[in-house]
Amino acid sequence: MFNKILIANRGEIAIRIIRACRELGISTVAVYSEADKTALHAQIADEAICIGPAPSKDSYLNTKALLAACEVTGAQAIHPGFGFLSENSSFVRLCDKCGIKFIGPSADAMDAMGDKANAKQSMIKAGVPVVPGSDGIVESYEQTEVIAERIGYPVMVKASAGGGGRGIRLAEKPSELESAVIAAKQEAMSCFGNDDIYLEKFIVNPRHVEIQILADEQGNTIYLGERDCSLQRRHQKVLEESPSPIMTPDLRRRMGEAAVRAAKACGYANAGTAEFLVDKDLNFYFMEMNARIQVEHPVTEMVTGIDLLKAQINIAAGLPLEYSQSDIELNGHVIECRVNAEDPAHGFRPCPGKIKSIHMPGGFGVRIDTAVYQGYEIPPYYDSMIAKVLVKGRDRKEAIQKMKVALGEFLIEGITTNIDFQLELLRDEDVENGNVDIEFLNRKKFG
Ligand code: MV4
Repeated sequence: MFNKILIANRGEIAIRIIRACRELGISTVAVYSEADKTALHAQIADEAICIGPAPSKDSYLNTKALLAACEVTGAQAIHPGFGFLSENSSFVRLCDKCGIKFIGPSADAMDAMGDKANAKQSMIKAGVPVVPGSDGIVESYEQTEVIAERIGYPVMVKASAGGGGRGIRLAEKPSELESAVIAAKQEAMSCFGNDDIYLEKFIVNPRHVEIQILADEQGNTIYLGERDCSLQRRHQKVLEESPSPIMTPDLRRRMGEAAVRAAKACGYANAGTAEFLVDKDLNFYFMEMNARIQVEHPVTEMVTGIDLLKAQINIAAGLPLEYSQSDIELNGHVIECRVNAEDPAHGFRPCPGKIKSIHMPGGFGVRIDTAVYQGYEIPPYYDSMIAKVLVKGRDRKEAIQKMKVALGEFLIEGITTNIDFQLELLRDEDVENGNVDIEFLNRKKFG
């Protein structure tokens, strides 16, 4: 086991990683930017090192500074958290070269899933259901037209190097295809430096359901149920829950087994998430593998009772999984609401600033993951999520009621947050009935 781990992240996930390390008896090294001198993670870690100026590219993305910090502190491993360098295979290779263990999947596994058109072909081979579409990348515009006709409109044009919603365009009819292709290619080139595209049938009004997996370096892979993340706005998740309101034991088993096949097909080890779209008829389609611990991982921790951060560290240290598939039991209903420093009344614009006072909810079945405190000034340089509120009820109804009570108790003075927006969402009849899809927040007018 490692003696010391460096945490290449900030905010609530850095705190979460520090706590897991402490439980395992591992010392922690925090890194922080000049804007994060007063940040909680820099204060509670065993050691803290400033790695550069406020902009992420000069600090949390500064690979040389991070590896130098490992060198001077003697940290043997890096936990990347999410965002920043968490899915950067070049960084993983750099860590490998320096003899630092990256706590996550191998660079090769990341690359196998990183190229989407390629990954889709491997998924088909592995028997994982994917959305019908082109066989790999489409080479010419003439070919694009032919394939779109064959698939049938509406079609989606997707960047092969894409993910998380960038480089994606919809063409509802043939007359929209050319501009969709041009726009997708342009966005792909500027975001990823590669404008390869592929085509897919557009799935109408799907839900976003993802399967958490754990895989050890001995080849054991298990699934830990699902999270329904359909309530999202511009690819930012707002509320997540498990179980999914549409889930059945049979669908869960089939999706779970597909997620495991996906992981095995690319030699995946550590924690990962297989993202699926699920249509009205409960057909499911693999979208992508998120090669990191995710923001919403506590939802799965609370329904399974399994500590995913400790599992990640144990796996990275070469230990076999402590659980087999038959050990995984799902209990109760868990909801997570993301609390952001943003203003829903003004297009959800970020609202950084100083927290004058704060009261956080608590009680039976309530969990708060946060890195803010009274007097803390939220810097403007990073994302606006300041807390995750999670509740567990015996069933969905109890969880919703508990979340309403928890959010109602949450008081933050000094900054604007989306807490009232979240409460309004929980009072919505369609949300109450679990009757939502990925376009729900775009359609509905709140506030
Ligand atoms: C789709 C789709 C409908 N049909 N593909 C967007 C991000 C990327 N992960 C996949 N995305 C989508 N791909 C087909 N063939 C709809 C989306 C989509 C979406 C997916 C998951 C969560 C939120 C979404 C929001 C808009 C579009």
